[in-house]
Amino acid sequence: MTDSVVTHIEDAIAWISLNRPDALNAINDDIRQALPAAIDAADANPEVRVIVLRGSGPRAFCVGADIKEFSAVDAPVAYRQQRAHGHWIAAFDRAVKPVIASIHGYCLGGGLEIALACDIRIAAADATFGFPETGHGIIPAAGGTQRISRIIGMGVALDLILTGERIAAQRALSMGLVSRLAEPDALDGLARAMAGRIALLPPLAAQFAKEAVRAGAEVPLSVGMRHEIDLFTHLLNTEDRLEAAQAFREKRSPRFTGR
Ligand code: CO8
Repeated sequence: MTDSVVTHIEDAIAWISLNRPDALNAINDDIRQALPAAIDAADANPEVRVIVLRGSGPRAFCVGADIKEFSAVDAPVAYRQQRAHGHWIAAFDRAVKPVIASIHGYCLGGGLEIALACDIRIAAADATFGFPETGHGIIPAAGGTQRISRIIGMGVALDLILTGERIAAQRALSMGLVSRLAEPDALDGLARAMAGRIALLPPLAAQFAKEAVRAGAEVPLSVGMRHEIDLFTHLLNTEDRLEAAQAFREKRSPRFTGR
């Protein structure tokens, strides 16, 4: 059996691929287990500085939950399980390293929720986004209703969630759902260039920058600013900060160690 999630590490970048191309990378039980495990493993691997998540095959990043697995559910049991063990999508909130979603083709439902859980979203010009959940009698519930309004604002978020309409990449760019577009055959190159650039940064600065922004979205401004100054203060005494200044003075490239 082929793995439903595949990780390939190269030049400090962990490329994690959802790998069910025949089902347009629909999220089945395998993926629900293997994806958080792959994110946790890449986050813990000292060789890795940045994670890129993408979909295998030419047609989709991910079309959401595997509809062929939909069946009656014992709701109280499912609810209790989730309260006890946490949601699989929480792996993205645990990760300290930057995660880029590199999106081509369909990015629907739970697939869009995965993308929203990443730190940066970039897309191919052929990508299509949408939340079809309400049409299935449910709502996005892997953080989707919460994250999307924080990222693009409540009005546009409700438009997408309530209409269930699919939107094209250009519109996703204009509403801030993704931050960059590339031609489909240039998407991997863009992901590599962005991840490569982040991988060259002092790792703690990249990780603390991510933490400051993400944690700040959950608290009042004054609390976020206190957290920001705490993180900043920790960075003042890192070897990498001193190395950056030294390299600037000596007009050479810095050598960062992560300390
Ligand atoms: N699940 C399983 N298989 C899928 C899915 C899916 N979500 N989407 C597509 N596939 C499969 C198709 O069945 C087909 O397989 P096969 O060839 O074996 O029949 C193959 O992928 C190709 O798909 P199509 O032939 O349909 O390709 P089209 O180009 O005609 O259409 C679409 C592509 C538009 C993406 C279409 O397939 C579609 O609308 N898919 C469904 C999208 C969707 O509604 N996703 C679910 C969203 S809901 C969600 O993610 C949150 C659910 C929370 C679950 C909680 C449960 C308790």
